Amino acid sequence: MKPSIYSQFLDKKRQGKKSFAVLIDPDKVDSNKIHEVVHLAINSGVDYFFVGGSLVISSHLDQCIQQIKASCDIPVILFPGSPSQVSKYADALLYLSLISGRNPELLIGQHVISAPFVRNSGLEIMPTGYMVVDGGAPTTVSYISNATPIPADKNDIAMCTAMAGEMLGMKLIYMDAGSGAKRPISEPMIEKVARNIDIPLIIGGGITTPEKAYLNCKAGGDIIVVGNAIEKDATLINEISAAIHSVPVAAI
Ligand code: 1GP
Repeated sequence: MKPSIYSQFLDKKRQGKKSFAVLIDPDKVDSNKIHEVVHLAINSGVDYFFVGGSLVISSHLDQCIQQIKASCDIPVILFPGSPSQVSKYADALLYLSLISGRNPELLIGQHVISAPFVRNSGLEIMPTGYMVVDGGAPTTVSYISNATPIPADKNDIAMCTAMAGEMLGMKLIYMDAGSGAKRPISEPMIEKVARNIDIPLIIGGGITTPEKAYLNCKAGGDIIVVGNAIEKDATLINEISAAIHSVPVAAI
């Protein structure tokens, strides 16, 4: 039996290996773009695809995932903006609770409504403490979630939020400056959070260069997510993947 994706996350973390997740927003890609991205991802050693978006207006979520699955073995993990973004064709689901906000709907309300549906999907469910950090501009996620992001310089708030998430039983922490953020999350904030939790740490939002991806890993990020920059220039996949996988393995 294949090990669960979460156990892969844990193994890699134990070994100090960093991972690269390419984010695909079904609203923003057509079949040709998916083909191009998948081809580059296979050749660059991309570890995961995250699929989802804050809105997902289009109805081709299933189709998008089926196309990826038909062309490669890279695991597809749903990163849903709403409970309707569940597809049985994916491998796993980031079961997000917006722990940086105070909107009960996104902490627990929508989960209650969609629980039977999510359970019946057969997907591997990964409870994820989702933390939105101010990225310098209102992003779709902050508007839709109607929740104030953590201020970019409040490293202690980020640390305490992540610690609380872990103690509440979250299996992952995802720190996100929001898609297309002007300012990605700072390394000191990532470092502060990483030093105080034991579960894998996902970082995303506004990462556009291999250098930034590398520094985020050095600061303690375990999985780096890039979406927008790749939508604009898919060839970045190769350089960013090389940077992330060149981080010296520091087993813990
Ligand atoms: C957004 O973390 C993701 O939720 C990725 O952000 O699209 O800016 O890379 P970008």
